[in-house]
Order: sequence, then structure tokens, then C-alpha cells
Amino acid sequence: MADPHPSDPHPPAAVPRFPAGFLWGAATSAYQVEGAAAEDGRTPSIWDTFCRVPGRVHRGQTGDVATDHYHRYRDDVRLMAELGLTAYRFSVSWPRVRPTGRGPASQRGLDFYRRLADELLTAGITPVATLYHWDLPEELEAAGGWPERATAERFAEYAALVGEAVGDRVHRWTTLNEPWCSAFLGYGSGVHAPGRTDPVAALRAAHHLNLGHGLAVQALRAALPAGALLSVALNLHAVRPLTPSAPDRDAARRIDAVGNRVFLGPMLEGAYPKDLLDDTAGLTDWSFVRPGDPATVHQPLDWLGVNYYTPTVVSATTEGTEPARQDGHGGGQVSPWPGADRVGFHRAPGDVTAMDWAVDPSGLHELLTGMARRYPGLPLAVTENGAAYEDEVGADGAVDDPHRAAYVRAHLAAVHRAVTDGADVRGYFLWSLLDNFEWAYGYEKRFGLVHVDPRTLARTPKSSAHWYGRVARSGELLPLDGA
Ligand code: IFM
Repeated sequence: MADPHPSDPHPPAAVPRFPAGFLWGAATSAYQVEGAAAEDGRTPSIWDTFCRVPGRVHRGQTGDVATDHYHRYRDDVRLMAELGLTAYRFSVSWPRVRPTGRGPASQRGLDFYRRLADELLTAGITPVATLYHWDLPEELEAAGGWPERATAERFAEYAALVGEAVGDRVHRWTTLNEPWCSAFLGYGSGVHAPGRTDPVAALRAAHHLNLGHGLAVQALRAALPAGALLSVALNLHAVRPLTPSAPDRDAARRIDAVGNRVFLGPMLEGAYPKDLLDDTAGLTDWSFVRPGDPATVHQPLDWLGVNYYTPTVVSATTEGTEPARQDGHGGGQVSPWPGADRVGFHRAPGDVTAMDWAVDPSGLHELLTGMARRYPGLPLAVTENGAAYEDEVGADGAVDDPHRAAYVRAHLAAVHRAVTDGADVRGYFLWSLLDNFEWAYGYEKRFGLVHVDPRTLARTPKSSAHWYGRVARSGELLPLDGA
């Protein structure tokens, strides 16, 4: 057949296509969406307690009801199926399936996750379960929390209970979500539950989260059928020095050490980085790391989850920087960066989301290609990426959110570029399926593909959800609506 435009100097570029089998998902976490906080035997987690401390959470809001996903999960699965999503990443609530964190499992709690997995499988959606997304049973915090070794041991027992009960249905597992936040925002800056501000406790917590991960991987391998795919999801920081000066580059090295390599080192390489131990030597001798721990933490993994929102720009001094930028999560006056507390944080250039986070997809490309180079052979998935915007419901009841669709498209383009550059990326999970409880910000920040009415909890897919669904169905990076 003759070329219809033999002289066209700009033939249309091919629409980028993602690899076959790529998982197109959305993510949530138990405390942020489930509600039903006191139902079916669930006991309080550290977030139930933290929300009740005056001044900790926007307007004293709680996850008591959240989006009521516990009761509405069937509708939510139907919504995902109608949109065309192929995977759902959710977390299991520890205090729901093992009330108080120790003792026997709650059959009613476990049954919820079995029903949820069945509903997903029936709808042709792949379930991806995370065991810990920050809701430590309150009784374990009362016994010392993550700074204590026993918490890692309880976590492995809980992992075994869940694996045995749900492992016949769920094949993809993640031990911890963003352990950096659990350790350093929970025990360092105190802007997250349990709200402690002790740098040594934060470092101890980081180690016991690492240990809990390693013990949980061992427990899951024993409990799950062969072929289960195990991972961890890290909020890796794409760290950039503000200037090329040696002090700013050293600031970037410090943040990379206590932000990224504190987990990547032991989990994927079997040792804590020497520079991290040196940076924190004035605080601790790390004697809480027992002989044998590094080997326990260093378990073979089947994939690595990368969570990314915005780059981390740092300088050697805090002069001229806002204290709230210290943690990127707002409001903290105490540094969440032990051994790097003189480092200054800056907003990257460009547009910002409602979180005041700069939109810069190049950080995601950098992280994915960096992980692919550093850990060849380890498949990757983007386990969280997304944006909060001030969405408004139109007079016709529709929610038009072109900014979110543009954010997601730009980040998917970065993922596609990383794949072209050799990174083995197997899936993308948009944060979040639903507008939900955004931790210390309460319900003020909306990350959802689906709008949730704060009074009625009615769900309305936003325009970005319809576009993302078409991308999921086609496997192609389609143009934005109206583009
Ligand atoms: O809502 C959180 C999620 O729980 C963990 N990662 C970042 C999201 C947006 O702040």
C-alpha cells in the first residue's frame, strides 16, 4: 500500500506501549480507608490513639469511619473493574486480624481479607497485599513499639497468620510500606503516630523494621505456596544537592544514607552503610544490631516496590529554609533525619500539588533506572505515585481533575522511559483509589482517583479515573482528554 503522506516531515509518533502483563493498579491502606475501627474484634492501633491527641491531626479527624471500605469493598471492587484496573494494592490491618498484636488470630478479621481477595479475583483484578502500613497495635507500642526487638518478632508471627489464612488467594505480598515514615516520622519528628521525638529511638525503630521485614519474609516463605512473590515498598528519596558544592553534595549523601540506604543496605546488600554508622556515631553505637541480624534482614526478594511523589533537594545548611520542609510531610519542628539534622530542605522548581510538593517526574525515572543498575535482576513496581489537588464537584456532580491526569501521565511517561532504558518495571499503582484519611492532614488532602463525599461517602470517579482506566485497558500512554 502506498504511503498516504509521502512528504509528511512529521509522521505521528507511536503511542508508547507498556510491556505485556504490566499491572495497572490503584493503592490504599487499611487505616486510611477501612473505617469499622471497633468492629469484629479490632483493637486500637497507634493511629487511633494519635488521632485523639489534641493538635496532632487536622480538626481532630480520625479513621473511625474513613471511606467505610470495610463495608463497601464490593462496590469499590466493582468500580475498579468498571474503570479497567487490573490490580489492587491494599494493606492488612494488624489490630484487625491479631487484636492487641499478640495472641490468637481473629477469624472475623482474616475473613474480611479472604472476602476482599475473592471479590477481586472474581472481577479479574490481581490482589497485592501489604502487611504493615503504619497501624501498629497500640498494645505493642505500650510495650515499647518498633524501637524494641520484640515488635519485629510479633510482626513475623502476624505475617505467618495472614499468609496461612490468605495465601491461597493472594500471591503478591509486601512486608512493609515506607518503613522510613514509620521510623523517622513516628519516632523522630513525631508528626506521625506514635508521635515520639527521639533520634535514637528512630534509628532503633529503623533496625527493628528491617529485622521485622527479614523475619516476615522467612515466615511468609514457610506459610505461602511456592511461587508467591515477596517484596517491600520503600519511599525512596530522589536526593539532589541544591548546588554542586562539596558541602551540598555531602548533605545529599547524608540524606541518601538515612533516607534510602538505611533500608536498601541491609535488605538488599546485607549490611548497614558505613557512612550512615559514622554520621550517627554521636547518637548510638548501633549495638542493638545483634550478630546474625544483617543476614536475617537480607532475604531474597522477588520484586521491589518504589513509592515516589517529588524530589528531595538539600543544602548543607538550614539557613533560609522552612522547618516544615524537614520531613516533606509538614509541620514538624524536630528533625526526622538523625545524623543529618543540619541539612536544609528546599522545594524543587516547578508546579506544586496541594501538598506543596513539586511535580518532577524525572525523579521517578532516576530512581527506577538507579535501582535497575544497582540491583540487576530484581523486578520493580511503582507501588505509589499520585497527587493531591483541590478537586471540586461541578454543578452536574462530575469532578474534573485535569491536573491529576497530567501528573499521572507525566509520571507514566517517566516509567515508560525507564523501561526503555532497561528497568524491569512490572506495574504502576496510583495513590490512591479513593480520597481518604491523609494522616496528620485528616481528610483535607484528596489523592483519590475517585471522589468520596465527606458526608454521604458516595463515590464519584473523577475525570482522571476515566482517562487512567482507558490507559489500563489499552496498555498505552494515551493522550490526555482534550489534548
Ligand atoms: O497517603 C500516603 C500513604 O499512606 C503513604 N505514602 C504517601 C501517601 C501520600 O502522602
